[in-house]
Amino acid sequence: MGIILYDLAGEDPSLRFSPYCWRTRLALAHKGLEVETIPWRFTEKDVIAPSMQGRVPVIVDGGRWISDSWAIATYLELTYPDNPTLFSGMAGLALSRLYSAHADILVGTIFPFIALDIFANLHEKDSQYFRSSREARVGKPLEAFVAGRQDRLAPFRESLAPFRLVLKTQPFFGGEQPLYADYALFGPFQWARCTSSFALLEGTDPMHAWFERMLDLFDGLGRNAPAYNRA
Ligand SMILES: N[C@@H](CCC(=O)N[C@@H](CS)C(=O)NCC(=O)O)C(=O)O
Repeated sequence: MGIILYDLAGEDPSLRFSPYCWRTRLALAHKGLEVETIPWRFTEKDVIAPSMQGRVPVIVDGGRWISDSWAIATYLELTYPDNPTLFSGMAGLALSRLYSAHADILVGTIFPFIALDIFANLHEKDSQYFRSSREARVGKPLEAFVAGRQDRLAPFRESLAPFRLVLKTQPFFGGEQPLYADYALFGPFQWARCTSSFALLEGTDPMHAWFERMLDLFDGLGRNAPAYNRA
């Protein structure tokens, strides 16, 4: 049996939108590992209780439960050393931590743009939990938190300048081919793409071109994933 991935889902079970689960999806695809994804909702803590914590991604591989996207990536690299590498060696692994950390920060930076859109996509069993836990975290109603997002777009785009500089001379953060650094950064942008019509990146932005390349990987795994109802 292949690996099982508990994957955050919306009201529509095929809408998979977690920035962290997307990292894991692409890491598994890169490794060429078979995966069965199981839709999971925020409030289904009991389902992933064997992982001893309450967040996804969680994978189960031959009876072993592993949580946390970074721990999963390093587990896959060490457990399947003969499959394509996610890090290109131990130095690559060490350097990828910065990309992964930056992607974690981006989750926080992007959230004030899409928090309400995420809310609109949730299963009803998750709605109240999401609103109350997130409002407690940000200290205001989601509506007030997201208000004026258009005005916050320019500084957000400016903050991506270091990434643009890298992409001037290489198509992926991994170099000629994508590595885990790319998958880590892809997650927050795919999270926004799957839940919101709000355009974070300008069409002329090299980051936009990179994201389009990422969507095409693995036979369009990212591009073909169901997104919010665009009707
Ligand atoms: N550091 C974790 C973060 C995982 C995380 O925060 N996952 C979110 C979904 S995007 C979650 O499961 N949240 C559960 C909750 O808020 O109750 C990782 O890298 O995997």
